[in-house]
Amino acid sequence: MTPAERDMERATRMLARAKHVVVLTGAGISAESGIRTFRDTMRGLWKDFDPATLATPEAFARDPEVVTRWYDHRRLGCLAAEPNAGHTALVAIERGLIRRGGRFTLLTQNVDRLHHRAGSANVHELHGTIVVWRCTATGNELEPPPSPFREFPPRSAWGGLLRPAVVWFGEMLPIPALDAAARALRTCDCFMSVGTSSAVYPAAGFVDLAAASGSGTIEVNPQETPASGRFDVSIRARAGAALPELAARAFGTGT
Ligand code: BV8
Repeated sequence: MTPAERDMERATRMLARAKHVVVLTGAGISAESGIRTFRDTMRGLWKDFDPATLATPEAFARDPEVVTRWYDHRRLGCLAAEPNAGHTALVAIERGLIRRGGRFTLLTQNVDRLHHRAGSANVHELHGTIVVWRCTATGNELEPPPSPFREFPPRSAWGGLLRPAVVWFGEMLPIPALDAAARALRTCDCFMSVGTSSAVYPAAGFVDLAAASGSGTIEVNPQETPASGRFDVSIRARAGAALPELAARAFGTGT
């Protein structure tokens, strides 16, 4: 048996025996839907910009036009994308667990809403969503149509600037999502991190919280990450390949 085969076997056993599975996803699970990952080198129009500096309240205050153009460009890309086999495999795992009386919690760092569109039911958006925008004057939120804003920065009917309803660096995560994550990480017996560089907190620390609760931990990523050594099993594969195989092996379900 190759080391990769052994890892798949171990991960399958952990999933097959689990009563409560928590999955954390990052931009990597949407890469096969054609959405560039967050730290991927920026191309074209945005090649001279650093995502980590654009995704901040300071950048929005300094240059709301550039920031809202970047987010609207990404928003339209997310709306045009479709969920891939990795997203649908997580739906199969969720439904397989519930069928046998288990529990499933999906914590995503992604802002593209592809998990919802794939059919995942118990999803918590740790970093908000790009498909909803918020009026900075009133806090009112709206879901703009799938066409580019006509002006940048866009303004709401209430007169304020519109910003994406995402969590920027330096901003607090939504309390309901944080609470759901804390509760799930205390009671899960299998934690799987998929498609994240494990570079952003507090999500990057979730593997440690899960392990502290006695949970088994699995990482799925084609690259090694700074957190790989903190997982019981690290599967070096694309989400679109590994997750359907894990769903089939552990729950006998197609994607
Ligand atoms: C907060 C906005 C209180 C929306 C994002 C503790 C220690 C150190 C620092 C901190 C800390 N606590 C807080 C901080 C500060 C900061 C932070 O973590 N900084 C980092 C840089 C050190 N955290 C915060 O500010 C958070 N707020 O904690 O509030 C506070 C505040 C200040 C100070 C203290 C406390 C807010 C974090 C949210 C920031 N907003 N996005 C947007 O524009 O998208 S985060 C951004 O990075 C993305 O949203 C993304 O969700 C997130 C993580 O990135 P990844 O998803 O991992 O994507 P990445 O490109 O990095 O990696 C993709 C991976 O996929 C790669 O590994 C690749 O190999 C893999 N991959 C590729 N293809 C595939 C694949 N995997 C599988 N299959 C494939 N096919």
